[in-house]
Amino acid sequence: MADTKHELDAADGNENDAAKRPRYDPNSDQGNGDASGLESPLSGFKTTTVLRDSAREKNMFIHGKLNDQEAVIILEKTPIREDILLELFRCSRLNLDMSNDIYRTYQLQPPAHLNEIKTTVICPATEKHVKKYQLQETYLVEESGEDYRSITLPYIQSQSFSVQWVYNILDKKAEAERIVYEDPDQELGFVLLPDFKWDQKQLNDLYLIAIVHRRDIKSLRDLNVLHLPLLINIRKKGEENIFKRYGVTANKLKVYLHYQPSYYHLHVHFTALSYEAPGCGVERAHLLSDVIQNIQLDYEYYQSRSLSFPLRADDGLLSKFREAGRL
Ligand code: M7G
Repeated sequence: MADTKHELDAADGNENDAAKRPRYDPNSDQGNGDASGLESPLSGFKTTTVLRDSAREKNMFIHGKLNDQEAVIILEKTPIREDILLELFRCSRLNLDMSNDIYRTYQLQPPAHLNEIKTTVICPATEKHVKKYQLQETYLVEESGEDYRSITLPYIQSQSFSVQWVYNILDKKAEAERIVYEDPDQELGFVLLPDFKWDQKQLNDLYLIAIVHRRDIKSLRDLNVLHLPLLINIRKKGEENIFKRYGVTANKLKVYLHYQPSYYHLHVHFTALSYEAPGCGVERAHLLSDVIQNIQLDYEYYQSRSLSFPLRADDGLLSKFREAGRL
């Protein structure tokens, strides 16, 4: 399996040495590598608010300021892997919490490298990023083809997230070393790589995305009969190459598109079948195989039929639907 280095490595060490150490530049190549010896890039982070946290999912979404810029940090404890058990039991310290008959509970203190927290940093973060991660009430909207053209399309053209990170991947300016497979054909081709939600350390939460080379397809809504060869190609070669790299067969994968997506450049999600990935519910995920068959039955299926999706209470698109009397 691919050996990924953490994007931002916090450095160990004495605070008094901080001034002597070179400062970390998040835009330098070291952002993808080992930053040990450098001051932690997050040492200046000041929390404004915890946007969301979950004891069950063991994650926390934090809004704050990093070097005077708005930032969102996502901290997430990763699953325990079978391949580290030997070292975990041999090399950890055990502190007894309680003992009763045959029952004992401990606090186990593993060596630092077995105790990592996956950390995602978005900086500078826009207001839209902050909202995306805030816990909010959601409402289901039913969007007709006409609603899409008169309400949604003008809204997303004025408001959506930048897709610069997508172009960086397609142009090999970022994450080039993480690419699992590429079909370079500009009409039918795509880049397959690990989603940044997956740390690639275990297969139970396998998560890859296929990003198409074409830059003119915003979402599911744009797909029609002309795109069938592209969709069929993504499904076939995506599944084949996930099997080649990870040994996971097609019948152990969920392959789907989000509607609405966050990023309006066509991409397909490939996740482990048993993994309840965020956004894989029926209100947002559309299986690629259903999409292909729907278009085969009706060439303009996604232009003509209503699609439902959830919108957060503070989403501007929800206000647009309200203003248009569609809620
Ligand atoms: P989406 O359906 O547009 O939005 O999927 P969602 O984030 O609401 O699901 C975009 C997918 O791209 C998500 O699964 C993200 O985790 C993933 N993603 C987002 N960014 C900014 C990056 C990135 O920079 N690199 C990679 N590899 N994946 C990303």
